[in-house]
Amino acid sequence: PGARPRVLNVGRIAAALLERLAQDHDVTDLAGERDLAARLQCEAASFQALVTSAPVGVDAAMMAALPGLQVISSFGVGLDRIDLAAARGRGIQVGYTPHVLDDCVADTAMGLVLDAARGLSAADRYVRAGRWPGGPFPTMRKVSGARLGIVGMGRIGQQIAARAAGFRMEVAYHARQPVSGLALRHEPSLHALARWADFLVLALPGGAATRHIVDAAVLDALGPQGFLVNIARGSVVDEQALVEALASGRIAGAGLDVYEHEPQVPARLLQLDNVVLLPHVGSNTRETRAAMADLVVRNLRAFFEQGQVVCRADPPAA
Ligand code: 8YV
Repeated sequence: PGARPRVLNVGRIAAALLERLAQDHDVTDLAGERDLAARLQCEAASFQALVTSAPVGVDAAMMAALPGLQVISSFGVGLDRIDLAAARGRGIQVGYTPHVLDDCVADTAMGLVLDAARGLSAADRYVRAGRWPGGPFPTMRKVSGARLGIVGMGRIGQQIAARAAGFRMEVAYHARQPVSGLALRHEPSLHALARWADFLVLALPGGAATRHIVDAAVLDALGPQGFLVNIARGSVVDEQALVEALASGRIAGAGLDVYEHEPQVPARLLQLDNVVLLPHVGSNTRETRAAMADLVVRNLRAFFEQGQVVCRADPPAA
């Protein structure tokens, strides 16, 4: 048998996954290291594979610093931090973990809808702070039967719509193109969807093409009775505008799993009771994380055995 492939990890992934990778590969863990070229020096050319996680960037410079690189295996579905065009230009295949996290991310979206509207986290704080004997918790917004606008109608958006049916919600969506064969109303204008919706849930990819598509004008269209939920990427929302809208009551509330500068959360949000703040945990269950880890391993194994990762990410068509 030939030498075991050399794998460099730069992602934030569990120790158990690194151990599994080490069964078939020669693994070097440099998670958190900024200057790979300086750290690796003449060793850099010996790595055939790079493992990363969705929030950790792999740009053209990193690929150039690893001239022997043939494959990237990313722990996550989001590809906004990986330069797919540069990878294609260098003949590097990119594997990622779609499908297996759809349930949990959609579950998290519904959790944030319920929490933002009914104030579940705020009510918990209320009880813990001993405020109940002083008077009842404020009366909140009903979810069942309300209007849900979904932005982005990929695998995760469709799972959110399926869950919303159980809440007898009216669902419409905005996406660049209507999804064929889907019996849901497509709304070509994001503003119009925001005006119509009681809840606007973001489930679209991040990256340059969608940066700040939810801006002050969209938030004003959502209005003082409307709620925003983001389980996608912080980059799709103008976070400053969102903070202003929440603080001034120009929208009713929000539920956020993602932020523009993770793990930093704007200090003003911590003071507000009309926003639910999660630390990017959409896919974070034992079941889903195990399935994602399996796919990271299978993508690498399939590449080295058959020359093809199982789930391949390609650059978007120009
Ligand atoms: C992360 C995610 O992968 O899949 C994605 O795109 O953002 C998450 O599932 C996870 O947080 C690990 O960093």
